[in-house]
Amino acid sequence: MAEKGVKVFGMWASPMVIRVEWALRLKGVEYEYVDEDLANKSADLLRYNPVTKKVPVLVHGGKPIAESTIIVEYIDEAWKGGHPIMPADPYERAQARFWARYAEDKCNAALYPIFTTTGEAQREVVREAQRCLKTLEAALEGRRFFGGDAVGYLDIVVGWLAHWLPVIEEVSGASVVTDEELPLMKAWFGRFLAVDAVRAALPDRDRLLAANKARREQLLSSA
Ligand SMILES: N[C@@H](CCC(=O)N[C@@H](CS)C(=O)NCC(=O)O)C(=O)O
Repeated sequence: MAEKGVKVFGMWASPMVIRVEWALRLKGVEYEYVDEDLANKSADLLRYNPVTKKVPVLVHGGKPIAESTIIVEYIDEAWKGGHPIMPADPYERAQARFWARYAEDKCNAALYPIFTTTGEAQREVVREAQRCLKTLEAALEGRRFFGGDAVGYLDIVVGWLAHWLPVIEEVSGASVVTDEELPLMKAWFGRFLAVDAVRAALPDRDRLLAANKARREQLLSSA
């Protein structure tokens, strides 16, 4: 049974929505999940997030919160017990937020064109994405997880890479996170995906693969 009044509006293939599900699962909070058709958004979604009209939206006790990273921080504050998500130390918290911003602003922008390019253009995009991820990888130095010994805020924010990136690599024929180029990141992929709360929320790989294949074909044919 979902805890009274905890609802997530999402879309099954979204790498942003899963952050919210991971945070709730790590806290042991049960929730009701509503899958949206983003081409035909529900009246509830538009009412709860009239500004950006995007998922995820968390509704807690009737009150909506939007933006995945803000929702993850909210969950940590609203359910203080259980698995801690944000680092306890203010400096560590600032560092986690810094790297999360870097990953969102720089790495996601560097990764996206892999999907829409081929040949030499794609190889250059891959090199740039690897440079970006290499910089991010430094935050893993000497740690099992970005959060230290356990999954934390930054793991949740960049965790989508572990499940989505291999799918994007397969669909686009590119190789980004390899043992040679990004060994710490590659090893972390395995450790992160082995965490029960993480694994339990993952979308089916074959379904994700089919959806991404169709999307790439559509993007390449309209380029
Ligand atoms: N910065 C937002 C991004 C959310 C986002 O881009 N959501 C996508 C799905 S992954 C969406 O709702 N797209 C529908 C639209 O743009 O209308 C977050 O982290 O929550």
